[in-house]
Amino acid sequence: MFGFFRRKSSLKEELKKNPNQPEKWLKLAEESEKEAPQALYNALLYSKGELVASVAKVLKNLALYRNFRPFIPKIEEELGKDYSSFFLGMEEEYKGNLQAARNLYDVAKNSQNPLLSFLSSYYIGNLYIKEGLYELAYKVLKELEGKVPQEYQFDYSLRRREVEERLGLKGSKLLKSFKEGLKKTRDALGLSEFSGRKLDESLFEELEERLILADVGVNATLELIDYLKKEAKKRKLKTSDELLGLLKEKLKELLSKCRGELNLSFKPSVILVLGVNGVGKTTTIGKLAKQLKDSGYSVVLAAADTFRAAAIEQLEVWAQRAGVRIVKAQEGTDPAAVVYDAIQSVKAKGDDVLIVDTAGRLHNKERLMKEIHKIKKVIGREFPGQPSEILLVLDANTGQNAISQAKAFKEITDVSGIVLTKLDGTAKGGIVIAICNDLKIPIKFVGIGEKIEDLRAFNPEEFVEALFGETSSS
Ligand SMILES: Nc1nc2c(ncn2[C@@H]2O[C@H](COP(=O)(O)OP(=O)(O)OP(=O)(O)O)[C@@H](O)[C@H]2O)c(=O)[nH]1
Ligand SMILES: [Mg+2]
Repeated sequence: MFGFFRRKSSLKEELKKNPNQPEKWLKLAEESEKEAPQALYNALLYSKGELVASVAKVLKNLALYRNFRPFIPKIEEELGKDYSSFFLGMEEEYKGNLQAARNLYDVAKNSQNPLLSFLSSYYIGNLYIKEGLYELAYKVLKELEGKVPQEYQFDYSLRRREVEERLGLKGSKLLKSFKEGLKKTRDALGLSEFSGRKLDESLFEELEERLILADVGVNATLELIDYLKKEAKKRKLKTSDELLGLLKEKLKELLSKCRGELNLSFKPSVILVLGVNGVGKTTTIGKLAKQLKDSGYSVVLAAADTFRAAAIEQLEVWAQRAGVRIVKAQEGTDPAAVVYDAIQSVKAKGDDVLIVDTAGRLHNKERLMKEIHKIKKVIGREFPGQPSEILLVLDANTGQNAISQAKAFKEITDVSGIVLTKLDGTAKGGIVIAICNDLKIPIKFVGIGEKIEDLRAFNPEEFVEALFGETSSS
């Protein structure tokens, strides 16, 4: 804890002495929300615009935007209109002004910087997806084929597949819709029942009850209700439907902060997967391996859950299904040794991604902590700065318990992202909101079934729309 603060302040000191270190400015922005706007601006400037993609990634929430805005004219002055248009476009997008965003990205698209030009087109494609204009999205994505930087390839192919499926193009079968998966949670929340009512105290009380029932959690629920009451008064709202509209807007804003892409910027990238027993680690790894493979990555799995022979066999079955390589050892082998072997194998063959399955016996925290640290040490020694991702898998069915699990793991190690599984079978899907609000860790994927294709990148828009279902505000 204290180490963290020391590091942060010394980083700032160091940058004061020698500001020409764009990567470090980025780091400072990631560490401190307060420093972020100025630090992002500096990262952009000192890299002469090269770090635009990373800056965009950090700058993904509206709250940060508000403070970043004053820098936009300076960006225009220093780097040109392409850059300022791009960031203005992002701001409009977050505010929901999609048409305005598109126009701005259109300007940025003409940049001499290939990355900025790619990103702008890519964001336009994503806007079309948001708006349900799949034909247009398809056209944009198709044009980008062959120009996608390695870092975006996975995200690109996920989106491309989504669009192809929506359009019913050949070779694609329709995804189980997210909305279908969230049915139980939507019913538990029952937001549609609030439609067409007068806005009074009893409505707020009922809404509060429903949110708690759907596992939104006490903290997040109270904060939401508090906000809704104040804002409803300020905006002089009269009907429940106006209030539902406000709730929807607020949830999208809140959850947009918890969106995060898988970090594949290392070559190879090592993904360490953690979580307690039975949450869906192995299944998630299988699904993820398949998606990565389909996107053109060469993937290897490391069977570092050596606690049970069955765990190794299960991962083998998933490796076969996904069509990827597995590195394993006998039951009882030191998990760190398996990881070491897997790394050697990946180095020898030049693979892109290594995903490490682990055992999740939280009942013995000491041992688990030792095991995780040992694995991390092996990875860090072979690939400095890695693992690129430490994904914590949580089971949505466990409701509030998932939060306690995450807190316990956070004490053991840093966690770069959450995978929330089994959203399909549960009425506790509101836990997404609690996780985002209480833990502030990006949710990178959600599981909506047991099949290999039932893993989706977490999309806050889609999630909120699915929660609201057919209420008249949607
Ligand atoms: N409905 C549903 N079931 C899932 C999902 N993800 C995993 N499961 C099921 O959850 C069960 C446990 O999954 P595993 O992948 O074995 O979990 P694990 O975390 O590896 O478990 P251990 O290795 O025992 O620690 C399996 O029956 C999976 O099919 C999901 O998104 N939806
Ligand atoms: Mg397992």
